[in-house]
Amino acid sequence: MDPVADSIEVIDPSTEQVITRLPAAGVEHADRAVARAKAAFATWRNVTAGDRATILRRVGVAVEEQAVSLAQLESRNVGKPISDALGEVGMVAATFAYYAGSPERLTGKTIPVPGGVNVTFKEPMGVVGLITPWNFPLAIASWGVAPALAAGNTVVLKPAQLTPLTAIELERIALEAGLPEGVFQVLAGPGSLVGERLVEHPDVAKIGFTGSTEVGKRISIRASETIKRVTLELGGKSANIVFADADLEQAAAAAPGAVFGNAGQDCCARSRILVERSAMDDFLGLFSANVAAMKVGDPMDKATEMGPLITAEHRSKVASFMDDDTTVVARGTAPDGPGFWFAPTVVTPNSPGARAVTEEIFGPIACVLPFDGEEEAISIANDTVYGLSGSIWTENGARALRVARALEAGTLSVNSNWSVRVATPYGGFKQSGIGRALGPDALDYYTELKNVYIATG
Ligand code: TAP
Repeated sequence: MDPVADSIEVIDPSTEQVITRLPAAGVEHADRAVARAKAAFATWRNVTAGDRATILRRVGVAVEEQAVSLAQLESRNVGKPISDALGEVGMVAATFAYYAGSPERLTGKTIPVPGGVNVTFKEPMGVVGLITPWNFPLAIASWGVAPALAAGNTVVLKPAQLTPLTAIELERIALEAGLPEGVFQVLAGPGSLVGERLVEHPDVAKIGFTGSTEVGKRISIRASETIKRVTLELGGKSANIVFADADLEQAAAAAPGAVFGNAGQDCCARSRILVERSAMDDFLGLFSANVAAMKVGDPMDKATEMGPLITAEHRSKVASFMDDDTTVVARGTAPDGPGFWFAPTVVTPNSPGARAVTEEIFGPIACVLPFDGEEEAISIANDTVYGLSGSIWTENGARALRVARALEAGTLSVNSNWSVRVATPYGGFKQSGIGRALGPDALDYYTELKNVYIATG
């Protein structure tokens, strides 16, 4: 057996040092995990709602108690600033606490009909396969694991090979919190083996996938062979729309976080900044100064605002967007190697078809574009295959709502760069996905609706 092919080398992207090596799971491991999950479903679905709630609550408390070590691990493995990692781990604890409140509230409806009454139930689906990306490993895992378990399903989670460490910790925490064996398993292995097997496996009832639109399309096709339920949280090319009547200082202060957060490796990154032409010079001056002042460096330093990119290959891909079709108008700083560093960069396009305008960059490059009036802003913002996120900056409340309604995106914010919260639905229009994570609606994507007619004579 080739030891390299059968192991995963986990790297710290800020130092390029190996953190650890793990055995890589393959197709047989996936089959065994699904069989265990199927057996566990027979009992887990009958655990009382109250007991399921208690265990989920305990998982949330344990995550909170171990927040510092989990955040340090996440920060080291992804290269994200420790302050961001702590915030994300806090959200993970809150996600388990939120869905701990749902097993006892998963009620159906009573619908009187001629001759009787209909009763609806939200039934668990069975074995859920979750496939997650490397950018927010623990947070995104929790968005699937917590509602899926709350609804009575069992889960096999395949984290990204690049960043599997915190998901493995979550499995340990869940077992220690009293989750029965087999109810939640983590399998670190390649997407081409473990991921594909979960998608095609006849005993997996549902796939919750978060990742690229390209892989999402493939999963959609493969899952259709067994009519599997699929939720897809995919890529984005979101717009940050700044009207001339906005508080420009506030908009320019928030813009770096909106596009350079997680080094731009964020599906929600507002990577197209649309600025009303009359405010362009003022906004660009303020924004450029803020970009230049960004602290890029050691992820473990509490003052750090941006860390490295995830791999050298990814850095090359990001750098390829700085081509002849773009002009650099502002640039921050970044350390020299080792580490996969890339300075936060602001560009303007030299042509409307520039790749920096049309494609998801997934790195710290912001593309600034002018617009004239509301209609053009909406038209540019919607001119993309994606529809995940976006922001609107204006002091005119009616305009804010008008534009928000016209944008083809699932998760928007007004006068803020943040719209992802545990209690509210999150997901995309168009090629940004199918279904919603978080909030009360996520449970609908982990349950089957059953209707029972009772004749009353
Ligand atoms: P992908 O390359 O799509 O990988 C995501 C996951 O899918 C990984 O675990 C990967 O496994 C697995 N995978 C790869 N090929 C597969 C296949 N054929 N069948 C089944 N699973 C397979 O994405 P990424 O590079 O990790 O993440 C970046 C992308 O995710 C961006 O486009 C970003 O916008 C998107 N994203 C979206 C969201 C939401 S919520 N909309 C959130 C975060 C990220 P391995 O890589 O381990 O082999």
